[in-house]
Amino acid sequence: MEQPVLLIVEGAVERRLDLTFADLAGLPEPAQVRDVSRFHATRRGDGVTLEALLEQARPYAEADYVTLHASRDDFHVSVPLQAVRGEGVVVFRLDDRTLGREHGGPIRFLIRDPAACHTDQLDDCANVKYLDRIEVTVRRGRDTRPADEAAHAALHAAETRSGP
Ligand SMILES: Nc1nc2c(c(=O)[nH]1)N[C@H]1C(S)=C(S)[C@@H](COP(=O)(O)O)O[C@H]1N2
Ligand SMILES: [Mo]
Repeated sequence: MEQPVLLIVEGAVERRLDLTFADLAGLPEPAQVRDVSRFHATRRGDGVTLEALLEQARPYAEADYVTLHASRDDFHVSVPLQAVRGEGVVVFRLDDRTLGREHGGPIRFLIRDPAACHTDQLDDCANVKYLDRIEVTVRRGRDTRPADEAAHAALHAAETRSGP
């Protein structure tokens, strides 16, 4: 049976990518990031670098933002391309299986060294769960991260209620 497409990379790129589990697992070794708990104690799984995906997709010269979309809960984050390209990891596997929903799967975005929530563009809130589309953009795209502490607390309360 054909594997489902888990992640699309599109927008201001030369080549759109439609990625299955096998595509991600098959990327050459320098792209593979094993065991993200090495740099995020509470998070699990194996991933590939955002850089490796961008190398394949080839952003246009004028592209300057990467917008991360989770359609499952309508959550979106837009961060500067140059800042995120060396920091982003796309987590897709845990124990040789697709990353589970309880870990933000099937695909979860992680920044290697995020700032605390709301202190920087590359903050913990940008670690998008249920990532299904990476859109390369010219200028900043959609961003629904909570803007202040009250909105942040409300979002986490809603997440806890709906569960994984
Ligand atoms: N799809 C999605 N991703 C999300 C969120 C969300 O509500 N939906 N919350 C963000 C916020 S505000 C934070 S602080 C982190 C929390 O990640 P954790 O649950 O692994 O601690 O996930 C981020 N990723
Ligand atoms: Mo957050």
